[in-house]
Amino acid sequence: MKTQNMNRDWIATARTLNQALPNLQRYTGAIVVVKFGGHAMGDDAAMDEFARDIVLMQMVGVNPVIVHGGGPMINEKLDALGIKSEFVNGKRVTDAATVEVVEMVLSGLVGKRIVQAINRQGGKAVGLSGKDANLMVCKQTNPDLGFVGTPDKMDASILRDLFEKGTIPVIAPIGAGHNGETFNVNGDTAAGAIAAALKADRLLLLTDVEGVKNKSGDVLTELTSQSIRDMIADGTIAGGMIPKTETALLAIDGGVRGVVILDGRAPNACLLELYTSHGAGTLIRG
Ligand code: X2W
Repeated sequence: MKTQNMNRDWIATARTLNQALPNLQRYTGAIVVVKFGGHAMGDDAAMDEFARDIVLMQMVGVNPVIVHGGGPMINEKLDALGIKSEFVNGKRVTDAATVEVVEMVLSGLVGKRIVQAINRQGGKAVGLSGKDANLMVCKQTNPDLGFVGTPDKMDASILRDLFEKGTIPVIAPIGAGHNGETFNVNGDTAAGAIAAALKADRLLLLTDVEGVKNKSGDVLTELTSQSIRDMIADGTIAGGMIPKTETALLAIDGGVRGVVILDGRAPNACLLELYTSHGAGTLIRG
């Protein structure tokens, strides 16, 4: 006969679930786009934990969309092939040989690793890139950068079809050109454009910093678009945080309700943000 041994952890788990109800209800039916940057991806255990968070979100009624990066993985493959890469304002100068490697690494290796991790946790994920179903058609950003694209024409209807079937889209930031070219798109830029095309409720930019900091180095929990513009102008926001906050501004101008910049290496970062009153990182709203 089994005896009842009420361990404190179980009581705490049940209580956590009970208290999460109002927050779980808040996001029922919501579209949440998660940008999963290469620097935020950890080892297989961390990947499994991320996948579990995503599957849980979907089980409680969220429509999650993953847009991934993979900059460090592209660097590794280019190095192994003896192809040098150069960055201008955070964008990789992408010649014809480089764009082939970028597409292979993002659509092939990184995307499928995430798809497989989600499916192993009981979800149903499919890998796509901006080329599939004309999701993200791009124009050239600047001839000096080669095959780097800026999203020009979005068609998110394939994503809505997938939501209806309970499928989780995992999207590589590769764009189709109007003339059959393949474009390499910055992962944050792609995530912002996809979130705007879906008028998403939340865009979570998972990165390797805790959020937007003030001059004294404290993470700010909530900011308006205007305060972001002021902080870029006075130099408080600098370096790699500039493209992230600019993506956030574009997404909000495009109809996204809120953008959160948060540390994807923190355990259960997505759940902490959506389902606790504490939240995580910096929330930016219009
Ligand atoms: C990026 C695409 C991958 C990316 C690149 O080639 O590295 C451009 O720079 P993370 O991990 O999010 O940085 N594209 C144009 O954005 O990856």
